[in-house]
Amino acid sequence: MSQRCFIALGANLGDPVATVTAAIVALRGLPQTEFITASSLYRTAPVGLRHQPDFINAVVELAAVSSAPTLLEALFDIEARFGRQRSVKNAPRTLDLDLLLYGDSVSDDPQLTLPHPRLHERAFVLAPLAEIAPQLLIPGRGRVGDLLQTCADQQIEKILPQAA
Ligand code: PH2
Ligand code: MG
Ligand code: MG
Repeated sequence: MSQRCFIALGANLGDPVATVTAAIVALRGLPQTEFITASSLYRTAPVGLRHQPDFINAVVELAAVSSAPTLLEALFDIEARFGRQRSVKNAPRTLDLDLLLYGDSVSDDPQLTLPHPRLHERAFVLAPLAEIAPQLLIPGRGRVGDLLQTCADQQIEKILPQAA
């Protein structure tokens, strides 16, 4: 049986539009997964560390047969291929791929917390997620559209229509 999974993409170094677009292509090719859809691309103000370039963000939906840890490893591999270097938390990055949801799994494992622990408070995740799955229920948090309304103060702008 496959699990409905959502992956957040974010980039703010190099050519982030090109990177996020290419990363969506890479996600299409992941083994043991079926690509379902991708959101539009959004330009978003940085959350957390403020003095860094704006981000390009998007969300992709997959149906995954692979386990959550296997899927996470595959996401780390794609990040590395795009030149991701890990420094301080929330630092600028060429590509960040976060597993937001793996079916309705709930886990407090620090290596893989599900749902993603900050997804419910980030417009840069909730807006693209609401675009492709408006009725989605985030376990323990509520409906994606309702959550988005609680972060109306965060700056986001849709810049490109659906890439896939
Ligand atoms: N990612 C972060 C921290 N802050 N801000 C925006 N706008 N977009 C991101 O993808 C992002 C962020 C940590 O992963
Ligand atoms: Mg992240
Ligand atoms: Mg990450």
